[in-house]
Amino acid sequence: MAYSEKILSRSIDPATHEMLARAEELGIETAWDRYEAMLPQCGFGELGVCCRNCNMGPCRISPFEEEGPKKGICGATADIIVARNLLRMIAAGAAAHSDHGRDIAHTLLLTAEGKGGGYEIKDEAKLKALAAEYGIETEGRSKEQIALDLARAIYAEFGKQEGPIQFTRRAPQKRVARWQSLGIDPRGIDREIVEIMHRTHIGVDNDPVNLILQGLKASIADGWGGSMIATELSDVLFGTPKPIKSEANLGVLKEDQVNIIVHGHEPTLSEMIVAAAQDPEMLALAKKYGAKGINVTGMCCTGNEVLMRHGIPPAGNFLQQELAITTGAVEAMIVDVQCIMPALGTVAGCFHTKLISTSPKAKFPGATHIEFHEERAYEIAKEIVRTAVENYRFRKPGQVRIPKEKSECMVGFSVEAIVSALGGTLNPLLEAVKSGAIKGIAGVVGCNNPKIQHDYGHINMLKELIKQDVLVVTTGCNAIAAAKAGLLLPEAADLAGEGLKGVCKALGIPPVLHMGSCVDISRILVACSAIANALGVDISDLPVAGAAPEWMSEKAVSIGAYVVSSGIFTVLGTVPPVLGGPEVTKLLTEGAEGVVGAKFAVEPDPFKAAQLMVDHIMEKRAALGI
Ligand code: BF8
Ligand code: SF4
Repeated sequence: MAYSEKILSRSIDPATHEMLARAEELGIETAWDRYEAMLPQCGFGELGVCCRNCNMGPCRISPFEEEGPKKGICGATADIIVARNLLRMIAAGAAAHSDHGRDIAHTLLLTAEGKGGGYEIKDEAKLKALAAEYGIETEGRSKEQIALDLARAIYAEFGKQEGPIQFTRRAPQKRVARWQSLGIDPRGIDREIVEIMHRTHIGVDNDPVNLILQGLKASIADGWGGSMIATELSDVLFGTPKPIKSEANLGVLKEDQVNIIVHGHEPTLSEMIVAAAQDPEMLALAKKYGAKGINVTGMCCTGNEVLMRHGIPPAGNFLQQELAITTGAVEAMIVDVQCIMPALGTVAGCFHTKLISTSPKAKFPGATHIEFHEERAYEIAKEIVRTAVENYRFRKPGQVRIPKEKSECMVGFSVEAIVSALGGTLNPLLEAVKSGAIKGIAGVVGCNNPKIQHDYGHINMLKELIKQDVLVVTTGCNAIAAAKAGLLLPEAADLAGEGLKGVCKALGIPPVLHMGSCVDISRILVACSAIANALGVDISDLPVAGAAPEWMSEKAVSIGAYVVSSGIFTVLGTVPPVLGGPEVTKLLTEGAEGVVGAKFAVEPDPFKAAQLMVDHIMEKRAALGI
């Protein structure tokens, strides 16, 4: 089918084109329509120079040389305002990831106490390894006893007054020493976030450099704290991911089955939904209503969580959430927290779809709220699945339009799985990097954003990197884009340069490795640490680079900050709201190099961005003498 210029310009994904056309036909508004209606976006906001941190304001700094105010009413300069605003983004992002980590710690605690409504400890080896890191006795103790001590110790990381956060000690010694000398080795996770809110209150910290350092500190508490806790404890509870095959894109929805989409971030609920959907009672109920089965699919990061542990196929990434409902084939979209558009209730209202919110922290217009409590997890999951199944009879077959597109993928490359694919040690990877077969490693992650053609930034950057023999690790919505484009298959190695292709073929791995959800960027940090330690260098010495070609969320700002703080050069595909502060911009894109050994670059063109990453990798190789 031929689509309009407008539709083609919005995405590179054919399934998305089809549903955008369908949405247009039905008069359903999407994020792209709302984005276009928003143009031109506020110039002060884009530059980061508006402030409403007190009620003398709002204030905005004029970007024009001659005219307009150059200071807020309190006297804050553009740089002060930009730095404060950026810090508050980091605080929100770090809070989102870390609160997710806290919820998983809570689930582990309940499970250890025998109060978890259906959870069990699936990875005992990891539990013991983590216990050892925390100095918790494991000899002759039950896994529940160990888990109880571990959950309590990890719970305490959030409210600690003095550091260190234990997992930060996984970083190479040189890195930790650098953080310490800069005063950015984080204390308790909550404490660093609270301190951002304090410092950015009117009349507190008004030194842009001092502010940014606190932003980095809180971001480290996210990456090496809250996010890493989320990852590690999810592995303990739900199992450490291993390579598994699945399929991705809207074509995974099924015409003759009850379709449930789990959307959001935390695996606690989605794991239980997956289990409840296999319950014979639920399957019998589905049959009763004339459905052939119950098809659970994923969206965004909770989609990644159940994809890598159960092979549950993702229906799409961030910008496809409204389109999934537009298929008319979704009985229930079940949401918890983060990246869930408040617009979903309106779209669901055009169909029989039930939007079911579950977290006491996140309610949505037009949603049915069935509150999730870990103590009764399985029971509630069954109630939610039952609601979806009972909704099947209200589906209007004439309204159903499911795109055919779906691609196969191989996912689940945790660090443990990568090491095992390499035969038990990282050495083959190190040898391939040293020999130049693999030039380096890139972490490509992050969201979608209607400012960039959907998936265009992701896919072109990935293709360009692998073509130039850079092995890619991916998480989040980039990972789903990669899955849809077929890049998570060993056969995709045919698109790679000769060196990388050879390595992938020999090991039977894809050139783009799926490492999980966004909190699983912590896995990338662990991998970088292991490689740096094996070479006896700091992370900032490695031929590695990071990128978020289509980022939009505040979580992505925190991620960018901790990745750079960890010593990894990072390219952003959309412009962060900092350009109104020349001193802050210079610090992030130049000065940071001398402080943390890495900096940011902004490059919307994915080909040019990939080249910046390759150039950086080649410089690091030269410095290492390889
Ligand atoms: O945490 S990549 S749009 S889903 S924020 Fe959100 Fe961005 Fe997707 Fe996952 Ni991450
Ligand atoms: Fe204006 Fe300063 Fe108040 Fe911000 S803190 S709104 S710049 S007076």
